[in-house]
Amino acid sequence: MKIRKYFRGSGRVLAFVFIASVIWLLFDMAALRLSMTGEPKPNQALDSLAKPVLAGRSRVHKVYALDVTSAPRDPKAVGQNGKVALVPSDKQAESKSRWAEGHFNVFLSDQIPLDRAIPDTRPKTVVHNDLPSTSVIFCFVDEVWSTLLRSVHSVLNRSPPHLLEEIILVDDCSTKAYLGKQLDEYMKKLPKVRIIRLKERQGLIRARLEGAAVAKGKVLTFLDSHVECNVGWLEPLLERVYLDRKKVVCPVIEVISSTDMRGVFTWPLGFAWNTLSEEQIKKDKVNVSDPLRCPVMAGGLFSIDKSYFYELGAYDPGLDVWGGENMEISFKIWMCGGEIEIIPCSRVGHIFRGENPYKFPKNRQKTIQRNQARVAEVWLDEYKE
Ligand SMILES: [Mn+2]
Repeated sequence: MKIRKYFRGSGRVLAFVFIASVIWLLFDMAALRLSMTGEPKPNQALDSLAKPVLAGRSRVHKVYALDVTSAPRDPKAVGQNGKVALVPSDKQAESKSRWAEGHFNVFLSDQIPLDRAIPDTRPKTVVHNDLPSTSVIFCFVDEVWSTLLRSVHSVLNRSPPHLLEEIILVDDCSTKAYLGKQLDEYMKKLPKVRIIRLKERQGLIRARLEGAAVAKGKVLTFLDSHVECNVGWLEPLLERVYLDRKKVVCPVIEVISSTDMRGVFTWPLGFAWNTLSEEQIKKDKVNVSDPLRCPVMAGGLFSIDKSYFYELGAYDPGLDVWGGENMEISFKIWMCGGEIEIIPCSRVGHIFRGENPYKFPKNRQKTIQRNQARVAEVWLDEYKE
C-alpha cells in the first residue's frame, strides 16, 4: 500500500519533470530557430563586445556621432567633406608664396570652412556611460591661423560636452601677430578654451608639461595643432583609459594632404608603422575595431590618465624642442606596467608637413639627435648601441 502510494506520488513528480523538460526543449528549439533564421541584428558584434563588461560595471552605449555646428554647412564650400580642393589658376602664385607659412597649402586651408565635414571612416563600437573627462592640450608655435582654429573646432564640435573638461592652448612663444590679441579675442567666444602663454620658447616637451600642470580633466589628451578630429574620436580613447588607467591610447592618424588639403582618410602605414600580416589577422582573429598594442607611439596625439602621467615622471624636462620624447614616454609606459594601444575606432586627421615651419633654436638635426641620445642613455642601458 505504502509502496503503491509512493510510486503514485513520484509518478506525478516524474510526469511534471517530463512535461517541464519538453516545454523547455521546445522553447530552446524555438529560440535556436529564431537566432538562425531571424534577421542578423545590426550590432551583433557590438552586443558581444558589450556583454563581458556589462557585469559589475556601468551600462554602455554606442559611441555618439556628434558633429555640432552653429550654421548649416555649405555643401559647395572648398574642401567640404574632405574633397580635393583646387587652387584657381589665377591664385597659383599666391598659393605658392604662402606655402612657407606652414609648409603645406596655407592658401587652401584658409578657404576651407573651419568646421568642414569629413568622411566618417571609423569602425563603430560601444563605450561606458560614465567615462572620465579629459583636458585637450594643443601646444603650438607659429601655427597657421586656419589650421589651429580647425583643430580647436573639430574638438569642440565632435566631443561629447560632458567629457570635454577644457581645451588648453599652450602658445610656445609664437612670433606671429595674429596669435596674440586676435587669438585671445576669438577664443573669448569659446568658454571651454583657455590660452597659456609661455614667455620663452620652451619646445613642445616643456610646453606640454606646462599644459598638463594646469589641466583639470582626469585624462590628458595631447593633440597637434594641425589636426581634424573625426566624429566619435574621443569616447573610444577614454573607454580604454577607463578600463585600465595604465593604458595610453592613440587614435588612428589619417593623412590630410599637405598639397590639396584632401582628407586621405585611410590608415597611413609609412612612418614607423607596421601592418599586421594577413596571417596574423586570421590567426588572432583580429577585428577591425580591436585596439592594437604598439611598442612605441608616434607621439603627436594620445590620451593618458593624468595621475599615471605623473607616476611615470611625466616627460623629461631636459628634452629640447621636439623629438625623442615619444620614445622616452613609450619606454616608461612599458617599464611601469602600462600599455600603448592604437584605437581603430578613434580617427584624427593630421597634416604631415615636409618641414617644420618654425625654427629650432639650435640646429634641428642636432637637437633631435641630442634628445634621442639622452633618452637612450637613460633608458636603454646595454641596448643603446
Ligand atoms: Mn604634426
